[in-house]
Parts: sequence; structure tokens; C-alpha cells
Amino acid sequence: MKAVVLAAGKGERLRPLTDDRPKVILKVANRPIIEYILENLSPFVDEFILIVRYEKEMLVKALGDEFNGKPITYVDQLEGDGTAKAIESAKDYIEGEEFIVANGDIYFEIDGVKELIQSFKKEKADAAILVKEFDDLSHFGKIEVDGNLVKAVGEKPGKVPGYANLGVYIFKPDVFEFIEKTPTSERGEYEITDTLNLMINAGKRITYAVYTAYWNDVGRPWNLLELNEYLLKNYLRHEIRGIVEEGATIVPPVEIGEGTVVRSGAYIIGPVKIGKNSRIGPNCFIRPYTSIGDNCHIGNAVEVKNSIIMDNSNAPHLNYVGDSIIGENTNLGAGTITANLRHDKGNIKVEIKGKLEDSGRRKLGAIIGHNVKVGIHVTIYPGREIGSNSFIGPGVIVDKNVPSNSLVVV
Ligand code: TTP
Repeated sequence: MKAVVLAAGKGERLRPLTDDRPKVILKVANRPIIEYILENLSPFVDEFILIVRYEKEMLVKALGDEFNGKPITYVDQLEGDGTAKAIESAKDYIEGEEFIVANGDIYFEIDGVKELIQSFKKEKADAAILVKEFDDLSHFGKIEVDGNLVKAVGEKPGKVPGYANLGVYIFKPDVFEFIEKTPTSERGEYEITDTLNLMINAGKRITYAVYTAYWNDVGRPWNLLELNEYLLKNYLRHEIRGIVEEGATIVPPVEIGEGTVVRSGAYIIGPVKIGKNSRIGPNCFIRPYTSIGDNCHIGNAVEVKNSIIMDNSNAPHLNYVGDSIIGENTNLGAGTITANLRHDKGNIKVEIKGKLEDSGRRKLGAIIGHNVKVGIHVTIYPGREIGSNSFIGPGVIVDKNVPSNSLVVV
């Protein structure tokens, strides 16, 4: 069986982290998100077909031409937007058998794939959808069922309980006939949910599997922090491959990559994951649920907690980085502080595509893109974003989002 993984989206809700790259290669727990999906699909498939478009060269470079010994074929998305258009792009690569489809930006455990395949086979269905029960479907399309079959694939119904569509499917090649007949939706996209309704109306048997384990739809910046926490809490193994100087304290589980040096006075409380060739300390405090990439520098008198710091980035002197995401090749000046809590203890709101959204989190720090230079003594308000390739001068107070390629001075 082949797996078609949809990875052509622009990931606009994840700006500035997706300013220059597809979201599926953003690293969480130091690994591109898409690799977790490929890992969990790989026991069941013999080939991956990745549908690509936005900044596709970076994806090809990050993954190469195979994963776990299974070949990866990159296929350009056909003209037009939407998940149905993305799936249609795989048409010439599917030969007469069922295939799995997964959004490239979600996290699910291997059980989800097993359960979906079992339901599809048991029901001798024409297609299958993975669903999960939630109390609040405000962010999800609702799947309405009747016995073992799906009755309708609905819109987001608001704050009501029900089965959510998780973005993992099994189809047979006849889905392509229905995709051809799928009209564009109100937002101008060809949506696979509309295709599924056409199939149901034509009498096709669509079944479903109810998934109960952890799932994350990595659409917004704080989802990266949630997933990072989950992965470190559940999968991190204590393993020190670098050098830890005498006088450093490591509370397991902590993973430290080859070539990384942890200097005296560093105090690291796991779960924490640190990549290769990074410099940690002396005298810093790294608290749980932090991932630090390769070639990073966390220096003297720096505290980091519950954060993602991507490759080649530095918090070198007197910094506090809390509940934050820092992209690649970014440098914080001495004394730069991220604020991660409002005085009124209210949820932190983040501007996503021009609209303020409630992150649901009481603690959320900065979201900083790639190739950013932050000067000394900069204060960054909770939930603020700094776009990639920006320069923030000394002493600036970042109380609103900074677009990419900006120069901000006092
Ligand atoms: P979305 O998360 O709906 O879209 P997106 O990735 O572009 O993100 P944003 O809304 O923040 O801009 O997409 C769901 C999945 O489908 C995701 O894995 C990307 C993929 N996709 C495509 O492959 N092609 C497309 O044209 C679209 C819209 C999505």
C-alpha cells in the first residue's frame, strides 16, 4: 500500500516560522514534524508520495529520497488549492489498490493507522476516516455516523461534542472520479471533505475508526509547544553523548547529542533534549520540556523553560526564554527577556493571519522567526511574533508583532 502525505500547504497560521519553509519541516523535539508521520506510517506502506509546492526544495533537502528504507516520490500539487486538489495530484502514481492519505502537519500514534486499516478491511468499505471524540468541535469538521458508516462530513459546528475528522484517510482509486466532480468551497479550495460527501451521496460506503490516543494538528505556533511537551514527556530517553563537565547537574531524562559540551554550573532538569555541537553554560538553568537544536549556545545566567530553540540559535548572556519558540540562526542580545505571563493571568492571545486568537494558554512567550538579530536589553511581550530576517535594536520593547525583514529601533 502507498501513503500519500499532503505537504504542499503554505502554513500561514504558523508565520513567521513558515516565512521561508514548509511547516512540515519545522523541528519539534529536534525532528521535522513530517518524520513522525512517516515513522508511524512506514510499517504499513511500501512507498511514500509527498505532495509538495510551497518551498518544496527545502522539504526535499530535509528528507531525501527515502525514509526507513521506503522510497519517497515528490509530486507537485496540481494547479488549485485544497486537500482534494493535493490528493488528485497523486492520481498517476496510484495503481488499482487502496492507499492511505494523511495531512503532513498532524501528529498521531501508530495505533491510529492500525485501527483505520482494520476498520476499512472489516467493513469492506470504499473509504475510511480516522476520527476522535472531542467535547468542543469549534476547530474541527464534524463526522456524523450511523452504525459503522459515515453519514455526513460536516463543517465546524461550534462548541458541541462529537467526532472530529483527524485528516487521515484510506481511499480507493475511484476517489479520483469524485474529486473531479468536487466544486470549490466558499474559501475557494477543493476540499476532500466535500468529495467525501459526494461519495456518500452516491452510495459509497465510508467507514471510520475512533482513535483515542494523542493527536495534534500543528496549525498554530503554540501547537508546536504542546507537541514538544508530549514528545519529551513520553519518548525521551536519557542519553548523554556529549561532554558534561564536573559541576554541571543533570536531572534525567536529558538527551545530549554528540559534540555538545555542558559546562560547570549548568543545571538541567529533564525532560530536555539538546542536539549536536551545542554549547551549554556555564551557569545556566534549563527547565523541563525544552528542546535545543544543533550548534546552539545557551550561555551564562540564562534560563530556558518549556521552549523550542531551533538549530544555530543563541541565547548567550543573561536571557530568559520561557514558553517560546525561536527559529533557526537567531541570536538574542545580552539581557533580552521574553515575558510569558500577563499580569491579569488571562490567556495569551496571538495574532494569526491578522486576527487575535486565544491560545488557551496562560503562559506563552515569544515566537521568533529565522535569521533574527535581537539587540541587548530587548523586552518581548507575551505571544508576540518577530518575523524572519528582522533586526531589533537595543532596548526595544516588542509589544506588537514585528513583520519579517523589519528594522526596529527605539
Ligand atoms: P491546512 O492546514 O488547511 O493548510 P496549510 O498547511 O496551508 O496551513 P494554513 O491554513 O496555516 O495556511 O492544510 C491541511 C493539510 O493539507 C496540510 O498538511 C497541508 C495540506 N495542503 C496541501 O497539501 N495542499 C493545499 O493546497 C492545502 C490547502 C493544504
